[in-house]
Amino acid sequence: MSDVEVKYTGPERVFSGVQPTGNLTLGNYLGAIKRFVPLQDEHECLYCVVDMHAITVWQDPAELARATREVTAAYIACGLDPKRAILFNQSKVHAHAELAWIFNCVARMGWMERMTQFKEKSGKHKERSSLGLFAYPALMAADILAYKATHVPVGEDQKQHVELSRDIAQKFNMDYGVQGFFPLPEPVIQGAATRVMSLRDGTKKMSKSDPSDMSRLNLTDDADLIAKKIRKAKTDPDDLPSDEDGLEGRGEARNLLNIYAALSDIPFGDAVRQFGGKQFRQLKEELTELTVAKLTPITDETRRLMSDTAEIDRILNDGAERASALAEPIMKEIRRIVGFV
Ligand code: AQP
Repeated sequence: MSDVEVKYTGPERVFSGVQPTGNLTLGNYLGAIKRFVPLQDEHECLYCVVDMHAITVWQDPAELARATREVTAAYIACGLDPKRAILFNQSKVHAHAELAWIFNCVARMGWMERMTQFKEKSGKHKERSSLGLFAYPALMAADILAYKATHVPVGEDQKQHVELSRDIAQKFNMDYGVQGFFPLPEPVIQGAATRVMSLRDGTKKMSKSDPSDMSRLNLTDDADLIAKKIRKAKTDPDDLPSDEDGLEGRGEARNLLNIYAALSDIPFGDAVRQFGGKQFRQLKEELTELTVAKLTPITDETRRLMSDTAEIDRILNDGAERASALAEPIMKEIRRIVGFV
């Protein structure tokens, strides 16, 4: 499919989301939330806690509710302002489910079968996965397009899903003869740490649902735990190289330097040069100090906000009302285009 015929002329709008599926990791922070913050100064932004995505794999209901509030608190603790950006949870705005069904009928089975996340999460037991896990990218397309969002800040792992949202938007526009109705959303993937890797395996993504807690840094970890996890992070026997070529095949070294660069807001090459010829021990000590300094204020503020869940619920309700007000006129047009009376 070519992009040429599509002329979307509406305003720029940002949408992204995080699943309330456990403790937020440093990967979620560096790959997504940290980058959400400056965008709120330049664009209309919607940041969603995607609880409907979360239940594509089993979630304990009480834990889901707790994690939904905790992600909201973490959003605010990381610097999102609920007065400027719209913060809400997905299940409160019905447009997501309604448009997802329409997109289930637009998207093709073959497109979904190619999605790496489905293959990874379903593993060898595809037939025992939920239908929701398979259809996940159609719901994600609905999340974005219910607001005609044009920009989607995500980590590298979600790039394929945003690209699928573009395909769905384009097919809808073509099938219904409404060129330019939906924008083709752009993934926004920038910065040093768009893919933070596991501390135990430099070839695997750092993830909330990794069975080993030692594989990740959680936004709830205290200073002692951060120090322990970084001290025990996997390394190799050599000293650190002085240039990026020397990192070839050294995933763990690359990852720790990447995290250091992203947390200190310096280019990756500068971090490589800073530690060139030094031992891992030195990098680990400085990384621990930096991580504690950056994460502790977020952890403390998240905990403080979580002590008033009524206020978090008020913020989510307010956000959901504002999000619904944006989505409803778009949904009205969609129902008319599809032929729903
Ligand atoms: N390791 C990572 N590096 C960079 N970015 C990451 N993101 C997640 N992990 C990393 C980005 O965080 C945003 C929210 O992710 P999500 O909660 O929707 O789910 P995910 O991508 O599946 O992340 P997890 O931690 O691996 O969750 P589980 O274990 O529940 O599946 C996204 O923008 C993502 O790119």
